[in-house]
Amino acid sequence: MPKTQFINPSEVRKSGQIDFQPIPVNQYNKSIKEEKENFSKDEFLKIYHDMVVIREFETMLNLIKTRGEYNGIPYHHPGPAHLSIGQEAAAVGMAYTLDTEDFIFGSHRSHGEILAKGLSAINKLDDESLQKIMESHFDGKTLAPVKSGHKGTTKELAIKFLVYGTLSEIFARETGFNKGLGGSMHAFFTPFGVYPNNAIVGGSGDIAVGAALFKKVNRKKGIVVANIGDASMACGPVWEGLTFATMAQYTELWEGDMKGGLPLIVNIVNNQYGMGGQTSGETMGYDIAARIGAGLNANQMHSERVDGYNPLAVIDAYRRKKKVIQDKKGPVLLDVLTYRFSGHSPSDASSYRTKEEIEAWEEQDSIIWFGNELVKAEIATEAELEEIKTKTTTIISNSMKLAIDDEISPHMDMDKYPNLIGEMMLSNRSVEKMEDRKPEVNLPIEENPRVRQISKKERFMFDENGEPFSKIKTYALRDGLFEAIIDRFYKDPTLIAYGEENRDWGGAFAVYRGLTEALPYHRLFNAPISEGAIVGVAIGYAMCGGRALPEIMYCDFLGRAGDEVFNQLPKWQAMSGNVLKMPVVIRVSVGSKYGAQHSQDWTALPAHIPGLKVVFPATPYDAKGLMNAALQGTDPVVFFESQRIYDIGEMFHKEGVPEEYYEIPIGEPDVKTEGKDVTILSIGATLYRVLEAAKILEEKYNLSAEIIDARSLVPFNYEKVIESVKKTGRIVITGDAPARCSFLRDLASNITELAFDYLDAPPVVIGSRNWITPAHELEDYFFPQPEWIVDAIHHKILPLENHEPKNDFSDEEQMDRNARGI
Ligand SMILES: Cc1ncc(C[n+]2csc(CCOP(=O)(O)OP(=O)(O)O)c2C)c(N)n1
Ligand SMILES: [Mg+2]
Repeated sequence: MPKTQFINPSEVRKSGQIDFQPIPVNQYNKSIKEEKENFSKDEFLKIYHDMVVIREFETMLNLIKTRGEYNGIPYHHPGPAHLSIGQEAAAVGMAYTLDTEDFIFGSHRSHGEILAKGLSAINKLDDESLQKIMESHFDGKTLAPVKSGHKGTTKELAIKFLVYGTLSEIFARETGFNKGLGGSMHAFFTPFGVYPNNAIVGGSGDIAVGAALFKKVNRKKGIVVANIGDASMACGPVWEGLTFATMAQYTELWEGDMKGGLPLIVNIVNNQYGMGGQTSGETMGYDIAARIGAGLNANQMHSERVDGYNPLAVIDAYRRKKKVIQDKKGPVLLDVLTYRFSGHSPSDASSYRTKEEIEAWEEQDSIIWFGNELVKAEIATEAELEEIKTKTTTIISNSMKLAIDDEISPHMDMDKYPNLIGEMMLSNRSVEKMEDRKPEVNLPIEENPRVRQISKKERFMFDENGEPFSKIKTYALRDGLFEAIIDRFYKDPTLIAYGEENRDWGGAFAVYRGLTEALPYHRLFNAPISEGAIVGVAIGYAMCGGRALPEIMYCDFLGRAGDEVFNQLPKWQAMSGNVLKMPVVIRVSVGSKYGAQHSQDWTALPAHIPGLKVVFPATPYDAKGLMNAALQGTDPVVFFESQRIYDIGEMFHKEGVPEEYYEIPIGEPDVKTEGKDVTILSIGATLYRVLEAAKILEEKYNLSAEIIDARSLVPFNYEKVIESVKKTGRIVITGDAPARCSFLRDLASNITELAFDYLDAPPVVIGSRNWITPAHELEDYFFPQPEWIVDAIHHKILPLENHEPKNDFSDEEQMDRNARGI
């Protein structure tokens, strides 16, 4: 809590009550006739047109999935197609008022939203901009098939481009909007303001908040719409996203023009079902989803239910709510009521609902109703509506023909380029700043109290007699992290850092002491206890072009951000066809002393997931150099730090930790001390226990150990390790993660394969036990100890003369532990 806000007991203990405002439900009641003064004929017809395009597009997919053909053209599409037939008015109403620089995010069922927003953007962009967008996307590869033979206007061409780009993406063609790597559930096209759609239910719930934050912090035009299903309101990331989006600090603490709410509309596409579960009456208790807004902040998120069967009701709501956002009073929650005639997926037998119910909604079909109303109000003739339908069918048919043609729309050529997708996983760029403008800071860096304090510290931990300086005088690992981070804040204007206790507390482990003085609120702030949203927001922020440095206070809390770390952060660079970059560095602190749920080394988890870089420095020199590299990059980095060694000084790099900027390339292990008899490869803070083991080996057994610090897990260059093994013929691999399925095991298996001929014995892995982490008093029985390393060498590699091991590293013990699963 910031000191500026005094919590007065006499105030907060007073009795009273909370009064809620009424939440409007379907209050729009204008007839089409009445709306004639607000919409031109063209505008009415455009609304009708856009709904028809979505209907025909989805009908085409439905027929392909259920009958294997559309308009006599056969095709087999093995992938997903979650259709939104019935929901067109909700999508078109949502998109109609949005400008190109307004962004939408969506779900697995977002074809309709892609088309609606794309059509809205096409309508608003001038021809020149449209040409540029179409020609520059993948060097015109998506445009070429529709451009050939096109006669008509640029806008007409752009509609074909939109339909074809989306469809080719769904059919996994290289000409698709995302090179076919996103597919039906993830397709998007950013130049039209269509941002990623998400196959994980509720996945957009926090990512979209990050996009809104990007717009606010970087003063970008436009708002962000998070289209999410009614059932997704049960998901943690959605709730966490709402919590993050409604934090009071935006209006209470953020300064100057930053004061005010996020430009976000949470748009619940309420089709009243989550697969077969009825959200109202069965799987949720909200009854009317708009009620949710009431619990989130005092203005109830300006929540409303809107009749999503009437496009004009949705447009009316968006006009009013955009104004709320312009007045900096967002975010807004809309409950847009709709219904899908189509099944959850085309194979859905609708066993969970009656035929009568579907028919009742079909009877009120918004497209038919809207068309009839246009005719009744003498806005359009039947013939005009018919013409729209015919033209649309032609466009959809032609797009389909093009998209299924293997010559015109090939899949990626994996025969010719077998590593193509692999190469798209990471962008490996070196970018100092994501935008070129002056970073907002509170004071010149040299006036920062922490910077001044650090300048007096000893950057190498020993004096000329080899004696260590006092702790207070020693430049520590946390200082290395701080230097890299503050330096980047003064270089990259988009950089933001946040997490739990990041601001006034100075970071849970004092890495950020001094940053509060340096930065305004909007660049460094406290997040709610929402680890999912902490990561998810960073993803959305990075997707829009910013760089983010979120923090997870303890490694053990990574599980809370599981979907974001495993499914979102690593995947979007490749799933976007490399349209997006992901410059996100997640600082993750690995604990000790705090028992089973605060002391786990989970480095193996992100290392297992393709698309993440993973580092774990153990020295101040490496911490600064690796943090610099991570923050200079454009890839997601999970940056592990150990709480055991935040205050350790630099004992390897004799020149001390440089004051100036330098990078340590991610992926390069480092030989910390040379030796000839045994290699010990260490990950993270075990390095210092390895040093002790090396001392015992040297002093008692006259063996010299070569100590290698892995520094990074992904990527990992084996060269130095193999070189070392060639010399020593023996290797021990150690780290604090539970040994089973750890990265230590992965290293051992690769080293066995790569250096088999040079090894006297198989690599020995010494991780922690496969138990709960016990209390600090018992930790030495759990985490690798120097004696374990000596004992293991004795048992498994090289019997040591007169050595009496205390720990059992025999094969029998190993067999037994595995057999018992411990
Ligand atoms: C995390 C997660 N859980 C379950 C699923 C499987 N699933 C896909 S769609 C869906 C229902 C989603 O309902 P809603 O959010 O209302 O969207 P709708 O399908 O109605 O558009 C489920 C359970 C999933 N994709 N992701
Ligand atoms: Mg639903």
